[in-house]
Amino acid sequence: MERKNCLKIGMVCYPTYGGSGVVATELGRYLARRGHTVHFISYSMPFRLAVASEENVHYHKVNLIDYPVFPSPSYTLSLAVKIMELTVQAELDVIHVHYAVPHAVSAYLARQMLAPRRIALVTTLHGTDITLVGSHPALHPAVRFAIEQSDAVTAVSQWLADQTVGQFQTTRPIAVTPNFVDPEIYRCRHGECPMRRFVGEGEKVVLHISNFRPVKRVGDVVRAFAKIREKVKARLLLVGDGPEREAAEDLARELGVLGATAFLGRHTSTECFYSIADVFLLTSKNEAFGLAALEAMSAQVPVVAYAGGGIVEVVTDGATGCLVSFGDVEALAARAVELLQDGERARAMGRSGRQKVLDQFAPDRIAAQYEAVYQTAIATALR
Ligand code: GMT
Repeated sequence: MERKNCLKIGMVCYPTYGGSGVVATELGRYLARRGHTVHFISYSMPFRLAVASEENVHYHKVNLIDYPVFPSPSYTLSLAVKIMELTVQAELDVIHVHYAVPHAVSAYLARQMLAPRRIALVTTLHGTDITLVGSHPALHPAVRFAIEQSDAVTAVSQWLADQTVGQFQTTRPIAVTPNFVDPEIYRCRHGECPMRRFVGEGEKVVLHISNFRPVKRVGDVVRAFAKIREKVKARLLLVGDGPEREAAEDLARELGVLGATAFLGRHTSTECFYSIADVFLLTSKNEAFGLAALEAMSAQVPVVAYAGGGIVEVVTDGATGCLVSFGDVEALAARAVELLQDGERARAMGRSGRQKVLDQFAPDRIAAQYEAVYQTAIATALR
């Protein structure tokens, strides 16, 4: 990339396990490789980042202050101050916030404090910032305001863009910039994975990876697996952790499949698990995109999921996986059993899934879309 097109980007994200942080981190790393300078801003180091060894990548910690009269430290304010200071110090061209709450509000406040200097603000909506937490009456007006004040807004699926307009009556155009995945990392490794030790001889592997929040409905994964086990010798691998983990374990015990289920906890890299999976189950309600489904497709694993939210933009029913009506555990299990019993069909779906990733969700393609969004935002901010 020509030097004059290289930007200094402030990337605001959550550092913890979760899709929005992963997308922000990976995007920042790709943009840095394309010649941009990327400054990550968060309250701790994003878990996928290794600043020390990556060129053009910096990390800035937001300092939180605790004060006895505050109910909790004010992250929104501290973040606004950090964005403001860094914009001046690093001469940023654009601030890109991932997840509207409260990042878009902090960025707006920073911009106001910087006036008359203008800085371009880009807000990427990821999911529950719109469908759950952002639409709570206690936050809704602030989130709507911050979206409207952004110089450019993106959403990870058309479904999420439509939800945003429906729930917030926003007028700012929303560009759809899907999640992406590195096909070199998420690829079929033909079972080379130390996690193999959790799988018995001749057992098929059913995989689920999530943050175990209620929206993921991990209970439905366990229920479907109990039905799958009636027909196929299989093992359920559950990767991740979160509020519903214990309930999932109790349910597995109750349904008599605890012995066939492995709770593997959180892992920084998940590519290994896909390489030993025969089918990936996703049971979320209102999933804005479903990054894990994309990773599975990239690794040639067919996805069986509820048809809803942005999932239908990711998984092509009958081609890269199977979609069933929301809540229909019976159908979920039936489709998974068909794939587990028909290896040829499952492998064909896996190949189609990977092709879809290569055609539509490759990193360079999506990074280029974000670069175009930055240029729009800069032009708008300077107007
Ligand atoms: O909304 C969340 O659960 C948080 C967020 C995250 O940080 O994990 O996930 C959302 O963003 C991901 C990355 O864009 C999407 O792939 C997920 O579909 C989306 N989650 C939901 O919509 C539930």
